Amino acid sequence: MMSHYKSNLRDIFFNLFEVLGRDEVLGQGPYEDMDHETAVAILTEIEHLASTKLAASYVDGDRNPPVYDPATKSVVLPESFKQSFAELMKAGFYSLELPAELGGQPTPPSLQWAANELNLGANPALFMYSAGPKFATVLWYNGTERDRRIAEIMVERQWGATMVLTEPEAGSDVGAGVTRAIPQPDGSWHIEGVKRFITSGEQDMTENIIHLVLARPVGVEGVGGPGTKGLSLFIVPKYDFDLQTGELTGERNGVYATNVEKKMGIKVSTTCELTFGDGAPAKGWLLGEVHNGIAQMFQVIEHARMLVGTKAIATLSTGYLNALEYAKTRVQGADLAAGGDRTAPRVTITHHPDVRRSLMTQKAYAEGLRALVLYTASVQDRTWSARLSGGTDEAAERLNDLLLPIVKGYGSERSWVTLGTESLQTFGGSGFLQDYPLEQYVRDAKIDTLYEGTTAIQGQDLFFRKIVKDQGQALTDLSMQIGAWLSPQADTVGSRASDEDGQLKEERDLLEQGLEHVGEIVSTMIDTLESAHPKAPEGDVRNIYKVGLNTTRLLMAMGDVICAWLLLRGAEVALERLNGELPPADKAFYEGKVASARWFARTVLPRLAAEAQIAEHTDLAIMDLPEESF
Ligand code: ST9
Ligand code: FAD
Repeated sequence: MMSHYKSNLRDIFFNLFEVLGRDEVLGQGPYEDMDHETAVAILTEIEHLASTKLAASYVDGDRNPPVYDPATKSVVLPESFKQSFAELMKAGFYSLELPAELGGQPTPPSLQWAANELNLGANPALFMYSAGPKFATVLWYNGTERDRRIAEIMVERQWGATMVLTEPEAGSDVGAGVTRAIPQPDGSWHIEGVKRFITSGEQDMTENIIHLVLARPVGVEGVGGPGTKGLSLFIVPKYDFDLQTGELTGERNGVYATNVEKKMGIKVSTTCELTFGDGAPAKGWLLGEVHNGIAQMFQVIEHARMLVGTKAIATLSTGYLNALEYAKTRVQGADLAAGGDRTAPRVTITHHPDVRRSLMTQKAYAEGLRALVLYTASVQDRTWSARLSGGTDEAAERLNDLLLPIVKGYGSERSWVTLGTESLQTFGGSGFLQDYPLEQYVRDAKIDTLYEGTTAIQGQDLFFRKIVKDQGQALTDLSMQIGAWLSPQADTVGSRASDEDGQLKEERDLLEQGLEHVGEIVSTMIDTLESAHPKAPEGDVRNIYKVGLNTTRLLMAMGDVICAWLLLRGAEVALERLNGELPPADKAFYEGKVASARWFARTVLPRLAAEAQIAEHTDLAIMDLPEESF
């Protein structure tokens, strides 16, 4: 059977080894056993598994989604999907994401995310069901002896796991959650409340599920106050188990899936209403025996935001490659240059300028976004290396924090829009049919702009937390990296390596201007924010709305500039390679890299001037408008 999944391992290798220089970390220090050859072999093996056994159940999982039985409050997943799951867990590649103490194989994050792209592109829901061992690391890093033992058991027995924040009245506003945690004499807690939209909340593929639940402790002095800071994180198993051996005791804990949602996409991923403590108590333990729930949960969220961004771009990449294959064979119409000659031969649609525009737009975004993910992962290489040697790399932590909302927010928006308006469109009416994977891709990728914090939340996180609260440190660092690459004299990391003959001169100028426009947007927003301070001369607190009207704009503009920069860095490397003798396939690949970077710079960056102007002229008109006039 033909696989729906078309990977781009060549471009992944290009980013990892030719642009981002990941050989700097492989095969040394903590990654001694993970050298270049091993990394290539592992990615090749994962790519094979992903495009065959994992991709095999992608369509069936959509057409025959899990069946929920309200009588037993359980679900049955399709057999084909279970087989893929068994293959994924048997392959054991999750060990790449685990610390050595949990049986992991130390692997730099850049390699982990390259691998994750392949899995997420082939069968995203499958990969999310398999995250139990990775979830165990949160217990390992934050836990008591007891929690660490649970973490070991979760890995040994390959249990499932969930992150449980959302409630009917607490979505973006997690701090509005009312689920309660009541302390018990034996040191455990009973959870009471209803959570909704919980991914993988019920399934019949693993022996047990560990739910990581945010709830508000009651009756304990000094904790459980309002908002997110009053939430604590509890470890709540589906089935009770022996804390030493991990054996199930046979007792069902009082947490049940009381509904499974019917939805637009990722249908095989169960999205559950979970009811805690309605009847039998839902027993849990306080993670680390400290009340620090939101900060602990954000360790999970940060990882999951990177994962969702990577899922989105992985889908765009396979969407583009499917569209490209179709376009190469679909014959329709005559060449535009045939000048209306009715007898002119019909050509494949790749001959039409508008189809070329569309294909190159898809290629440029798919490759730009991949570069964004892997660049961010390479920043995580720095944070991991520092931590593994007992220190911290504060600059890298800040930069990673700055990049995460861009990977998640910008990555998912650009991917979803491009999949729908370009990749599916390339197929004409056929794109609308279930004969091709595009209609499922579009449905499955929409969720990426929604969960793990909507795009609005990512934009606010970027501006208020990652720029203002950070006092612009990470933003300055990033701007300096881009500036260093733009400056011909620079010789710092990431600086331009060649281009002496100025083949990318126009694109560099465009990048420089784009960077300036982003700077203008940020300055406008900072000035406006200051003018909203009650103590500012003529300060008007309502000016904060003008900031809020531009946070998503800034998110998207920054994403455009960073992707352009990374694509141009790639183009520079490609141009260098093109100076030498190359086999035809490599020549075509590198020429494609130069072309997509140029296309992105020339068609995307000029729009930033307009964005800066729009930001500057923002007023309060739509905030003043009565709701009735909308
Ligand atoms: C969901 C799941 O949607 C979707 C798919 C799941 C798939 C699962 C896949 C598997 C994942 C595997 C994971 C493995 C784990 C690996 C871990 C490795 C170790 N960064 O601004 P404040 C914290 S789930 C870090 O006042 P508000 C911070 O502690 C549902 N921390 O917020 C802060 O205190 P401080 C997803 C952050 O106004 C505190 O929060 N739902 C960040 O009280 C309070 O901050 C959402 O994402 C950050 N960026 O609350 C909700 N931000 O300032 C979206 C905050 O002292 N809503 N903290 O440091 C939001 O994010 C809101 O902005 C809000 C607002 C809730 C934070
Ligand atoms: P709302 O918060 O009501 O938002 C509605 C609209 O208002 C959005 O456009 C939003 O951007 C906007 N908005 C809201 N507040 C603001 C604001 N302050 N400023 C500007 N705009 C704002 N949750 C979990 O805990 N665990 C899971 O595993 C999980 N999996 C999910 C799986 C699926 C399929 C779905 C659909 C959701 C899942 N969620 C999960 C929940 C998900 O994280 C939330 O749906 C999401 O955070 C948004 O919350 P909401 O749906 O309540 O929307």
